[in-house]
Amino acid sequence: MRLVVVSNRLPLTLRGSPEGWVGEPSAGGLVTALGPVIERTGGLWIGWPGEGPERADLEHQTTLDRWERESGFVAVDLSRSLATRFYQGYPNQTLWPLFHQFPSLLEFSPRSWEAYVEANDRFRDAVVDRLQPGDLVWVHDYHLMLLPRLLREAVPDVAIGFFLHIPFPASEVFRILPHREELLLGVLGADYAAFQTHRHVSHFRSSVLRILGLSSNMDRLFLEGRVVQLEARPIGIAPESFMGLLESDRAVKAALQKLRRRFEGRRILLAVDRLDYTKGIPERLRAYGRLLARAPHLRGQSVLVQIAVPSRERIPRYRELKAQVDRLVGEINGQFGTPEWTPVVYIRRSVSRADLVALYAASDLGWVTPLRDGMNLVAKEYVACQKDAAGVLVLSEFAGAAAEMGEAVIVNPYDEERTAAAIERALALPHERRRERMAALHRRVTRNNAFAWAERFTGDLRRAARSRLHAGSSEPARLPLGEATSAFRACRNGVLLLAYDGTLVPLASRPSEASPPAELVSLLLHLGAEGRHRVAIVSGRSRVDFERWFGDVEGLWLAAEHGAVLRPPAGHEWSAIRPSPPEDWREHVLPVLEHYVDRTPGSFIEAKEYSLVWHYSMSDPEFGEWLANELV
Ligand code: GDG
Repeated sequence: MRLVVVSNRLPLTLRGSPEGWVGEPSAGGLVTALGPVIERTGGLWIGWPGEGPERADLEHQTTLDRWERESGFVAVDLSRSLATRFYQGYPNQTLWPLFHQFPSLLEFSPRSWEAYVEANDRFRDAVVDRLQPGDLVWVHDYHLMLLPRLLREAVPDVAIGFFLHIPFPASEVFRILPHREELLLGVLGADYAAFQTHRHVSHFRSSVLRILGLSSNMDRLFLEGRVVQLEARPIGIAPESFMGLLESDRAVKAALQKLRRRFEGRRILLAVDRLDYTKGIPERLRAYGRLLARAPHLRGQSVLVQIAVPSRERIPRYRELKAQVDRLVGEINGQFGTPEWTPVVYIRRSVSRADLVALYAASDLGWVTPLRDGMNLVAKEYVACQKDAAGVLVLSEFAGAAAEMGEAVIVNPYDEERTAAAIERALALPHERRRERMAALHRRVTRNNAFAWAERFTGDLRRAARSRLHAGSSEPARLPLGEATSAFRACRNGVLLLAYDGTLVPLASRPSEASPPAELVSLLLHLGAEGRHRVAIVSGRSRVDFERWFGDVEGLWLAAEHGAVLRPPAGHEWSAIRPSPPEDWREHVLPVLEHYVDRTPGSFIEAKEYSLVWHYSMSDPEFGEWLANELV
């Protein structure tokens, strides 16, 4: 089976230079994790290649054609204007802040949503054009949440997986989103949707329940006669590509020596982030200021190396952050620095992989404290480069990585004072303790690597797609209308047993709201008068409701309260299956149900002759279901 990866960016970005169009490696976590997987397994990678030329350019096109032929990198054709409106719009100004729980930074415009839809359509076209039978399509991340459904509609049988790299927020936050329904339905076009942590899966399920009204089991959901499998599959890194460099790359060795010489006798605290407000850079700098204030012995004896790679610079919030970080670095260096010592070494650009690996290896402490992060690969890369060393990983409890990296020192980055105290303690840990923790982390990072991640994901996807194709769902399949009508026409002396709520009329929150429309009554009249078939309505409704709605419909059988009372067409007399049931059950049961009504806002009791019904469909769905189970 061929793997077709679809992500916003290709692993290479094509840039115009005086020498012509050149491919540069794209930045970011996804490429770091998936690049080596695709290299190993082959297949296609479909994505945006970076901003193209203003006018048609033969060399640009030739380069893209060569990429597709030689490396399987397929460029999605987005015009310059669409690419800008798309990338800087809905994904990064609406979804990114909201999914990272910064609702106040959310910006939305109908224009940006249109660009999102249009870009997802373009991605669909690019995929559909290249699909071969048996392909596994793996869609990545928040830029392409509509794509699984668009592909399902275009090619119903294709195996589609979706992975969200960023957090999925709590449903109370998610529901703020304009076009939230389309996004959920978009993702549910997949056979298999995976997230970084169990918490994100449970947030997703809860949004699907509250917003679409679809309930799910722990790991599966039924929709339109299909199963959608849900899972937590935390992403890993390719540790050898870091450890290999560390062991044998000359540039890394040279960089390591230089670092050790330059920072001799000082503890190196290292932070590596994209310059993004989710990464907690100002909070970290302030915590470092507090650390120096509370632990004078660390002055002159420690250094914070902060690498911040500029990103999304056209979005104003990112420019503001840049200015804020510049100011804070200046403040700390100004307050604590001496002619011999600069407390914060700030590098606001990307460093080479060799320099990065050397820094990871040389540092005494990896300071990874995002305010919110899907996973955070830097935490894992730091651990990979500390193979036989005794650095400490300080990790935010709000990074997905915290769910897997329990041996790290876990902190709340918003609590700057305690973070400073935790760092002070971490630096004071005896060598043996640091070594034990790091060794445990290292084993896990090497085992749960990017290859294992991709293998598990594609294995799960294959199974999920197979179960859709062969087993179907546990829901009964939808009756094809054509088959039903021709069977009905061919039938001479049939019995039609019709359910009522949800069949003859749509489900309503209150039973009293679901009265039959006039067309329905006249249709039933017609069927009854025709006399060709026996027609019955079988339902949990009371005979009072039925009598009111269908009392005059001739030739119709009515079975109310699930058959407890029955009215044949002739003579219009109701008869009960148990003519005189004991009545005392009611006085025992009613107070119990009333107790549940008191506890569950939005619920109510419907009293019928043979039953009492506690309705909770208008209450909070999760709470309602929880209490329903308790009641049972
Ligand atoms: C998203 C999610 C999730 C950084 N600076 C340099 C450099 N980097 C590399 C790191 C790392 C990558 O960039 C950053 O990955 P993160 O995981 O930390 O963050 P995002 O880019 O926000 O990624 C995230 C990830 O997707 C994967 O699912 O973990 O939660 O937000 O690989 O090494 N690389 C080089 N020089 C630098 O200066 N060479």
